[in-house]
Amino acid sequence: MPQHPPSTCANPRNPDNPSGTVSGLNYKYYQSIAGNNWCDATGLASQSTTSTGNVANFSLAPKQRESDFGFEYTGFIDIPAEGNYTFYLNSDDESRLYIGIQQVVAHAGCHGTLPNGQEPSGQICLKAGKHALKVLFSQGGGGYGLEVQWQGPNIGKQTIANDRLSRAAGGGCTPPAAPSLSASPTSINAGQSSTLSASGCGGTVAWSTGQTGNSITVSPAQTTTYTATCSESGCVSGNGNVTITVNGGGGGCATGNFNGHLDYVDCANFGG
Ligand SMILES: [Ca+2]
Repeated sequence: MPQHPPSTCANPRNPDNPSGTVSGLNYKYYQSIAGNNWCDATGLASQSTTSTGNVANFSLAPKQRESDFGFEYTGFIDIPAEGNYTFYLNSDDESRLYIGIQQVVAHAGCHGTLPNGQEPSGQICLKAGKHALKVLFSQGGGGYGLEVQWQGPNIGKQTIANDRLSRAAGGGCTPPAAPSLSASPTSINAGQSSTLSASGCGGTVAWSTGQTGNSITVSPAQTTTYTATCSESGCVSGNGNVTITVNGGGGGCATGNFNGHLDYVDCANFGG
């Protein structure tokens, strides 16, 4: 008789075991969601993607802004041995994890992240092999973050290592290089403006200000670092960055949290 390992849990899911996978996850990046409700990541599916590509793990790095964005990550998780696996999500704002079409765990709604040990979790019985995996994530305002962990037979609770993740080949793309950013001038007085330029991008440059194009004009009130990505054929680069230094003086320097009264402020010397 052939020897099989004993089943350690009921109705284990059969693996999908796709052929032709490569490392990483495919992602779809969104800047719109059904009903403009960023507290329900299931509303991403009906929307058009802003970009697609691939990442080594559940990374938010391809985001093009800090608020009102979402990701769908798809790929496969390599299960080393049959048994019960627990998946944990900790996110700001919502996240959901699916194996095949089954939702295993959700950190539903808009909220901050939770202390270690208080994350929502869900369990699923899996046979060894590669199982289809999907994670949805949506961020409204404020802080953001996403952590996906697992625990299984002989695997302590931990983030899922890159080499456990794979994706369908050809569904993703190779991100272009980050654009090279420059500013002219790099140092201004408050109230003046500077022209930011990007080079080395064959596609669309998207700035942290929300603007697009190879060149934009900015008038920061205080020293500011600007970032920009390059998007080519739906694949988004990492961030390039450039800093504009704003000198004191010239008016317009008194911003921030000071609520008292000053008779005279020399902005060149007053540092908060
Ligand atoms: Ca948030």
